[in-house]
Amino acid sequence: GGGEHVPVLVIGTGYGGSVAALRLARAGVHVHMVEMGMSWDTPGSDGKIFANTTSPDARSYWLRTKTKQPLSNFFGFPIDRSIPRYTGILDAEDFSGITVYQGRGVGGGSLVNGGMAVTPRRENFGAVLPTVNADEMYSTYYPRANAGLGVGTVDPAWFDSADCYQYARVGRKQAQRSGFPFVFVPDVYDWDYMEKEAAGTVPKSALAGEILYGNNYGKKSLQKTYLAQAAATGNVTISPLHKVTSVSPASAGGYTVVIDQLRTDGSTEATKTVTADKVFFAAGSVGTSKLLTEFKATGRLPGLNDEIGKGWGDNGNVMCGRANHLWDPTGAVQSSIPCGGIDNWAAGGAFAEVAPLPTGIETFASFYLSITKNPNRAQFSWNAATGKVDLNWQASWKQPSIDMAKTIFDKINAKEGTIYRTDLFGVYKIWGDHLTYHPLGGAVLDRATDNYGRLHGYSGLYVIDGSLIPGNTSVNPFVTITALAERNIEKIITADL
Ligand code: FAE
Repeated sequence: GGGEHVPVLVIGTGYGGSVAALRLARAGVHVHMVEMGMSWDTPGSDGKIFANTTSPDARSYWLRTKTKQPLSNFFGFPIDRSIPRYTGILDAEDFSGITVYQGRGVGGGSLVNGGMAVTPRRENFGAVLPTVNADEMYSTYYPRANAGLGVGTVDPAWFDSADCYQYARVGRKQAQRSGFPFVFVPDVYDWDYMEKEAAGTVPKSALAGEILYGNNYGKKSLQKTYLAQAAATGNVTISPLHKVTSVSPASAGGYTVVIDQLRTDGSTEATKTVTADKVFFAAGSVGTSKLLTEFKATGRLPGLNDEIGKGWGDNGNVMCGRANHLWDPTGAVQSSIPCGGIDNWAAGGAFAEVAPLPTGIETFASFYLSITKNPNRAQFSWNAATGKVDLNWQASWKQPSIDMAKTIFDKINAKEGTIYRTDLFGVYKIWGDHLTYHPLGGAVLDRATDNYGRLHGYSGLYVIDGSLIPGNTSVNPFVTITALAERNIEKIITADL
């Protein structure tokens, strides 16, 4: 097609994009959202929208012919399997030194993530977003984000008795025996629904091991929260399976946006051009950084500044498992939704989620995802030879994260007389240090943009996603991404419309 004009175009339907769409739509603006992934509203041949973690299929991965599970091995054996190439839900995007996991579809990362909805401790906020007024964030925007996302915490009494949290109780006991604070971690999962799953009165999702490839019930993804409210305004249009490939100034003002409509095998069915007065980049840290880096280097947006592509971090993600004694079983049925963590941030630079291993069998394993204060930052750059954007993260840059995670787990192992599992990430490999679930940065607030996400060099272009945050949030990131988006869009609606 050609030449459609829209007042606001939002690239991506994750947290940042959904906040922008809802608030702009409520202000009376018509918003067109463009999403490269699928809409995830139609059941497959098994009657379910999303595939189960234990039986990945075409729906599970974004354009891969083999699964790339974060835990690649079990008892040392590789567990990845062949699948049909399809525009599935989880993208394991490979750069030279790191694999970055991301959600693909309407709802972005909210489709695939664990729903852990953590507000950073106030004393850590200055290091997370140094140019943002913390008083405003903690009085207004974090509460607004938590309410909009539907955040809640497990009932501690139920936690103490539920079979599906045996693994988390073992995690708590061992943390406390080594002198570490164990904290409950809030989540957007519907906790009442999970109690009904345990009681056997509703179809199971968290208790059926659903995670990574979508949750069929119980999890309040953005489709059920921000995007549902945005749709209710009647002012929001979403185009799934549409991928933005170009943004450049239009001769008559505004921006020309080129969009590829994708088939489910990833090929291009049609190329469309739209003109937009304002464009919000909400394609996620990697998506937005890739677009802006390419557009700056190839002359489509040459006036972007030299901060584009910089300040990218992995939120210090590193995983590990521990082998418990036979008197510390962690449970055959484990809720896929984590609900607790070990906070050693101040002393050791690590906050460790006590994570499930929902295999359906007793493994006597404890599994953890640590978020650490890793200081390393990478940069995106345009590679003219390949026509792709590279990221210069080095595999060895995970070592500080391992050292910080060891401040927790070496101590627990010593106290318990236990050892690390060496069979989960390869043969004799202790650390899952090859990936991140939490990409952050690449178009950092107050550097690539002004202090509210307005891109330097171009009026009417905004960044409103995780790429604004310079590499680390000290906890899981989506509440901070949402709260920052709430702050920025309020200013933009007041000042720029
Ligand atoms: P994001 O949610 O990634 O949305 C970006 C959207 O833009 C995606 O839907 C893309 O498909 C789309 N897009 C990209 N490029 C284009 C393009 N060119 N054209 C059109 N559309 C495009 O961005 N965080 C937590 O706080 N708690 C957790 O428990 C947690 N668990 C996680 C588990 C997994 C397996 C993963 C992958 C992530 C997890 N995260 C978690 C991270 C969290 O999901 C992530 O920080 C946010 O989703 C990022 O939000 P953004 O709005 O930046």
